[in-house]
Amino acid sequence: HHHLQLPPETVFVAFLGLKPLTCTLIQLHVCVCLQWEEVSIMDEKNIPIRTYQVCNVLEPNQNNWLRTDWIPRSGAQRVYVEVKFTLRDCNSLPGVTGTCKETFNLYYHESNEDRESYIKESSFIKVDTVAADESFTQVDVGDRIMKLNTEVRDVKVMMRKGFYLAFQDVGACIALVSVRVFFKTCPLTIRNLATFPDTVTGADTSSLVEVRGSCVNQSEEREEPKMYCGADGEWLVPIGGCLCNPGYQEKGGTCKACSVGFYKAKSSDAGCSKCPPHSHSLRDGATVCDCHSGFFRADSDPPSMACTQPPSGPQQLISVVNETSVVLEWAPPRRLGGRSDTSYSLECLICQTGSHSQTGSKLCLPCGSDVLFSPDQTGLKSTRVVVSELRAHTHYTFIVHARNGVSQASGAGAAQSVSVTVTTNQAATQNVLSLSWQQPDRPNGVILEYEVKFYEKDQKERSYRIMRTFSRSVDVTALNPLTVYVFHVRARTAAGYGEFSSPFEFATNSDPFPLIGEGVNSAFLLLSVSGVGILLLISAAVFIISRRRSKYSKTKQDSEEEKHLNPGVKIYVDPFTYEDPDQAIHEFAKEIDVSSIHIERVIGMGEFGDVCSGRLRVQGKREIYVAIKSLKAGYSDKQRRDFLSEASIMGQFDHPNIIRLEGVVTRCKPLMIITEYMENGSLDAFLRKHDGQFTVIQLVGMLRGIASGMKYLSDMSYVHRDLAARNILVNSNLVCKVSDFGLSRVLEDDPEVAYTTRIPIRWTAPEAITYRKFTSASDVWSYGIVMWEVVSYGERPYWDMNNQDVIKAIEEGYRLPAPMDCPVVLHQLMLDCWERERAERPTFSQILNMLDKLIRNPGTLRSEVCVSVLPEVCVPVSSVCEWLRSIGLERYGDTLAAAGYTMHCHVKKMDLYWHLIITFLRLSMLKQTSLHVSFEHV
Ligand code: ACK
Repeated sequence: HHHLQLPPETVFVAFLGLKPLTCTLIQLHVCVCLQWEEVSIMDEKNIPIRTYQVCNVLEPNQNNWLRTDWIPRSGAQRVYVEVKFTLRDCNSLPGVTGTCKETFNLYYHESNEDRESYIKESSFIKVDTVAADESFTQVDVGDRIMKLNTEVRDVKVMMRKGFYLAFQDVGACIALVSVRVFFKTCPLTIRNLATFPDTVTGADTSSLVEVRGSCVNQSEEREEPKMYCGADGEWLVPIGGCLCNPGYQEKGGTCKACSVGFYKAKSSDAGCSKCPPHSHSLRDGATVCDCHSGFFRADSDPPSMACTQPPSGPQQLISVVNETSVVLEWAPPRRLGGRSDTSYSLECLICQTGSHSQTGSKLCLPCGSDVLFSPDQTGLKSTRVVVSELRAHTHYTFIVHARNGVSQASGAGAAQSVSVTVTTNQAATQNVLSLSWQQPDRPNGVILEYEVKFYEKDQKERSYRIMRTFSRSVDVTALNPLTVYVFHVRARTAAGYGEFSSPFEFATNSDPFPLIGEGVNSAFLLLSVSGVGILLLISAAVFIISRRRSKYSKTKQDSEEEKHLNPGVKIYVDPFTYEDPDQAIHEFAKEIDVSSIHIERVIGMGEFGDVCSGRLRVQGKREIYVAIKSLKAGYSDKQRRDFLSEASIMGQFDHPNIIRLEGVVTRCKPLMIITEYMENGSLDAFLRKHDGQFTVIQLVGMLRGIASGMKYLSDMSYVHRDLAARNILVNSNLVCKVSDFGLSRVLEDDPEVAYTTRIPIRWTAPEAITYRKFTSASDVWSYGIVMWEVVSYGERPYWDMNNQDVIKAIEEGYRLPAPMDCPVVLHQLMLDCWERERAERPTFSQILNMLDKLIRNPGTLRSEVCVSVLPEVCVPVSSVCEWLRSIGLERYGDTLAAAGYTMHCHVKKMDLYWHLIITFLRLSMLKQTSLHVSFEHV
C-alpha cells in the first residue's frame, strides 16, 4: 500500500437500506492502474463508457504500451486516426513530481499478419506525440468534469495489407475514450453526364488521383471525361464529358428519350425539338421525324427542315421566235412545295407528224447537241432561256421541267412541266415569201417592170393582190398561215403588158401572227411572227403584148408611182373614186347567193339597220358563222352607196387583225354585208364585262393585234378616222380586229355638214378636229385613246367631261392619266401617241415594235405603276391624301362633298373624283405649274 496514492477526488457512495442502529462492515478496496487498464467510466452525459486508462504519474520511467488489433488497409493509402481522450494536468495532481507527463505517443506498424502476437517496440514507427488541447485542472466536488480531447493524425500506409496502432504512455494520466481509424474517398458522382466511381484518395496530402468517368446510359463521349480526386475527398477540375445520344436529351444527369412528336438528330443538339412542319414521330427516342405522306425530305435536307413537296409545273410559258432562235420565258410554279431550290431544265424535241403513223401522232426526237441554250439547258435558276442555232422551218417542242430537291425522292412524275411548240423562221426574213423568176425568152422590147398577181387558192381570183417591181424578184409579205397561194407573173414594156405566166402554187406553213389564248394550265402560248421564206424560181414568164390594162391600175394610176418605188405594197382604193359604186363593190366584194345565208338572230343595231348573226355555206367550203349587216328598207341612193362602200373598203383588206369580208348580197333585198363572226362582240363592251380579269400581257396582246391591223391599214394608206374600242371586234380567241369602215369620213369634205357633230371628239387628234387633217398620225392619236380604254377596261375617255371641255383641256396640255395598274411604259406610249405635233407621234410600225418588245420582256410591264396627273411632281401613294391636304385641297372638301365626293383615300379607279381633283389643281392651285402624282396600287 505504500505505493498507493489515492486519487484526490472524494468518492461518495451511498449505502441504502441499512438497518438503523446496526453495525455494518464496509470494506473499501481501491485498485490502482499501473499499466493501461480497461476501465468503465461515465461520460459527460452519465452514460457508462469503456476507456483505457493509465496514470502512473508518480513513478519515473514509465513506458506503457497499448496496442490495437490488426486493421486492414482496404486499399487506403493514407489513414486517419482520430483519438478521443482525457488527460490530467500534472499541476492538478497533488504531490506529483517531475515524473508527470501530459502527452502520449502514437505509433503504427504495417503488417500482412492479422494475428501478430508480439511485436517489438522497435517495429513501431512513431506517428506523433499527442498532447491534450484541454486538460482539467479543477475539481469541483460533486460535479465531475471531464474534458474530452479529440486529436486526428494521418499516416501513409501503403506497404502491407494492414497495420497496427499503438499508444505509448510515458508517465501521463490518460483515459483513452475512443480511437477511430478511417480513410477518405471522393464519393461516386455524375458530372457532365459521366459517372465517376467512389475513389480512395491518394497517399499524400497533396496528391490528386486522376479518375476517368464513364458515360451514363444512352450517351456518348464528347471528350474524354476526367476528374481529380483530392486528398480530402473533394472532386476537382472536371474535364470533358458526354452527350446524350440522338433521340435522347439530358434530364437530371441522365439521358431520357425524346417523347412522341419530338426528335433529336445529333448528340450535340441541345435537346429534343418538336417535329418540323409536315412530319411526325410515333415512338419515343426518335432521331428524325418521318414525313407525312405526300411530303418528302431530300438527302441534303437537315432533319430540322420541314418536309416539302415537289413543285407544280412552271406557268405561263411564253416563246418568242426570232429567226432561228427562240426566247422561252415562264413564270415560276404556283406551288414551290415549301422549298426555294426550284430549278428548271429544258427538253428540246424536234417533232414531225409521223407519216407512217395511222393515228397522225407526232414523232418527236431529241434536238441534238448543236442547239445552244443560254445560260444553260439544265439546272437553271432563272426563268428565261435563249435557245439558238435551231434549224429553220422546223417544229420544235420545248418542255420546261421544274424540279426541286425532293422531286427525286417523290418518285415518278416528279418533274412538273409545261411545253410549247414553236416553228422557226428562215433566218433574217420574217413572214416573207421570196419569189424570183427569169426574164422571158423573147422580151419584145425593154422590160419596164414586172407585175406579180397572187391570191389565196381558195378565194380563186375573187380577191387578189398585185405587186409591181423593176427587178426579177419580190418579197411577198403578210401572208396567211397554212394557206395555199397562187402566183402569176407578167412583164410590161412600152407597148403594155404581156400575158400572165401559168400559175405557181405555194403553201405557207405556220401562223405568222401572234395568237393569244388560254392554254393548258392557264399557261399562255404566245407565238410571235414565224413566217415562211421560200425561194421560188419562176422560169419563162410568157410575154405576149397586150393593149389591155388592168382595172386596178386604171383606177389607181395616181398611186402607181408610189408602188413602183415601194414594190409589194398594196394601196387602198377609195370606192368613191368609182363613178359606179356597183363597179367598186364587185371589184372588191364577192356576191353571195342569199340562199346560202342562214340568219339566226339579231345581235345589234347598226347605222343602216339590224346586225344579225347566222351561218354561211358556200359551195365546196365548210359552213362558217357570220355577221350580217342589212340595209333597212326605204333607203335612198346615197344610203345604199354609203352602206355598200364599207364592203368595198373592207373587201380590199386581208389581214388577221382586220375584220374579213365574206361577201355582199346586192342582187336581192335587203342588201347585206356578210363578215366573219366575232364571238365576243365589240371590245369596249367586252372589257367592261370582264373588268379586271386579264393579265397585263393579255391586254398588251390585244393592243398588239389592233396595232398590227392599223399598221396594215396605214401601209395601205388607209386612214380609219374612227378608231375606238367600240369599233374593234373580239373573237373567241381574244383576237382583236379593226372594223367599222363606215362613212363618217366622207362627210368631212362636205362643208354643208356640221362635221364636228359626227366626229368622235374624245378619240380624235386635235389637228383632225380643228382643220380636218386626218392622217395615219391622227389614227395613232386615236390608237392611244384605245390603249387607254383597253387598260382601263372600257372606261369612257375623259369620263363625263363634255366635248368642249375635252377640247379645251387637250389644248391646255392635259392628257389622260394612267389607268389603275397601268405599267409606266404603256402610259408613256399613250402620251407619245398624244403628242401635239403629229410628226412626233410614233408610227404604227414603231408602236408594233414597241409592243412586241414589251411582250418579249414582260418584266418591263411589271414595273412600278405610276399614275401621272400632270408631269413632274411624284408623291408616294401613302401620302397622296397628305399631299392633297398639304396643297390645300381640303379647302374644296365642301364643294366635292356637295358634288357627292368625299375626300377619302381609297381611290379604286381613276374616276371623276380624280378628274375633279385634277381640275381643281389645274384651275385653282397650280395654274401653269405641272404636277405628277405617282403611286403604287391603292
Ligand atoms: O358590241 P356588239 O355586240 O358588237 O354590238 C355591235 C352590233 O353588232 C352593232 O354593230 C355587233 N357586231 C358587228 N359586227 C360584228 C361581227 N362581225 N361579229 C359579231 N358582232 C358584230 C357589235
